[in-house]
Amino acid sequence: MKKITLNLVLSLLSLVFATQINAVTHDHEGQYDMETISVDNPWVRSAPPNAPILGAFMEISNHSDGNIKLLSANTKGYKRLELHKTVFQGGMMKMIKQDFMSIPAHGKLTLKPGSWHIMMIQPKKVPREGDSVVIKLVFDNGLSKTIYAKVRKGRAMDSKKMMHHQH
Ligand SMILES: [Cu+2]
Repeated sequence: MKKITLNLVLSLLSLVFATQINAVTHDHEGQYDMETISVDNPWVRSAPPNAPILGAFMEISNHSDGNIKLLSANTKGYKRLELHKTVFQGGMMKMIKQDFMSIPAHGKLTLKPGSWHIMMIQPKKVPREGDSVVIKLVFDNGLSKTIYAKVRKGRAMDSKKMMHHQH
């Protein structure tokens, strides 16, 4: 009888212990993730229902002591996502596919129209204004981050800037 009770106590203790370790690990991962990379103001520029591509924009901050690379972005419902940079080349605006985006140590990379962006190619269904697009960002330090980008109109300033460059 005594032995059974002891065993029970021991297994309960180990259960509590295991749960605590688990909780600590989770907490630590969460904190580590928040301290290393943060993403602000993620958004997707609204587009007509037949648009073949959509642009996603955001600010990615690196709070760590080392440089970090964004390697890829993934989401469901698109043929693929690519990392792009718009450059002014030979009198034209061109989008150039990039292998990665660098976020310097204690620095920030701003993805915005006419510059760095995530290109979402061939949507099965173009999201509407106000919708949220779930995008998973994968970094070279083993971290990944899931963000929710709101679909909204580009600012008039962005379109003007684009027009200015195009003409
Ligand atoms: Cu692009």
